[in-house]
Amino acid sequence: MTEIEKKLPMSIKYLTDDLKNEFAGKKTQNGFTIDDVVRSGVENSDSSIGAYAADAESYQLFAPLFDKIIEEYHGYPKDGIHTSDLSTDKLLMDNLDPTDDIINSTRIRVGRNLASYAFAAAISLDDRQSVEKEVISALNDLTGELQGTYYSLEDMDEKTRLKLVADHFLFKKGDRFLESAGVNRDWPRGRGIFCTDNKRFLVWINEEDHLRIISMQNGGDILMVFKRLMNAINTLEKKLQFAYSGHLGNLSSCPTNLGTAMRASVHIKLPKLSKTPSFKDLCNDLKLSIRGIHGEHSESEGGVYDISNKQRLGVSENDVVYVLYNGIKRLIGEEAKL
Ligand code: ADP
Ligand code: CIR
Repeated sequence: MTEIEKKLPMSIKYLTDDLKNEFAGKKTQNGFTIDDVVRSGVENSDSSIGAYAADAESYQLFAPLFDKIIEEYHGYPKDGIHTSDLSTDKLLMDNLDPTDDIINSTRIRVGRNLASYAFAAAISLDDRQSVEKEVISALNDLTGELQGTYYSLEDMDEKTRLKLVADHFLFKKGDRFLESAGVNRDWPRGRGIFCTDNKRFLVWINEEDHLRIISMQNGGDILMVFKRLMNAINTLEKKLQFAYSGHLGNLSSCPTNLGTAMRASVHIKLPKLSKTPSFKDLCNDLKLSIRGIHGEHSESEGGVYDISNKQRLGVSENDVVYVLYNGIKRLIGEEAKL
């Protein structure tokens, strides 16, 4: 394979003429065709993946394409069975940065979609607003450390919105990748954020997935952040029916978020290590992704990076949090040696 071929979005690389013929005329119940699935990759040739699903059926109807993408991204076979482990009693984890010198903050999120609606790329305005209502109703029943308030994006003044985004609590309008996928339609209607007063528990409604359930706080106490999130998921699962399959786990708009749909990250200062030529390879070996500090497709500032687990499918929630914990422990050790 040449260098140029390697840089193609996966959706383009794997969509052979044979597959195009096989998929011709196929449409999911929400009207999604193969052209819709790969539109983001076609319009954005710098996409890494370039494919979005509009419903559970997209993953079935276009499985020969998604299987390849999923195998390359998650290292997960097409006959794999996904298992979940939301327990917290077996975990043994120290705070990796008890003096709060290196880790600025820890955030763990999962994506979820309601089983009875189209996902963001194909949902109608009416249905998006119904999702919003159903989710708010479930969230309003939460108690204790999860009790919070819902803020609709439609009612929010611009200054408040920008501050919440800058402080890493709120999502921005989807980027050009999501725009091409159709996720930004009717912006900002039907979207909003639920959060506790201390902003350690947050739920985004109708961003890339119907829900992004988030636990975060300053410092490096990964275990505390994880426990809060598991409590929230266990509670919400009793009230909402999420799209799930035995093979792909939790179903998400983007195939990178299947399975646990979990991204566990720290914002960490690695000023020396990040300048070494082996930084990217080391993170890759530790199964970690590197992002900038304002989220996906943003840059680092002042040697602070967003480091998170890459694989989300074929591993349990417990596995994911250990990948982050062990990886960060190693990175802190390497930084200290320099
Ligand atoms: P997602 O995590 O949902 O895939 P992004 O990568 O766009 O989406 O991140 C969403 C927001 O969360 C961004 O503002 C990002 O800076 C913030 N964020 C991610 N990880 C952390 C962290 N460990 N601490 C503080 N903020 C974080
Ligand atoms: C892309 O294909 O590059 C975008 N649609 C984002 C893909 C998901 N994120 C990622 O792999 N880090």
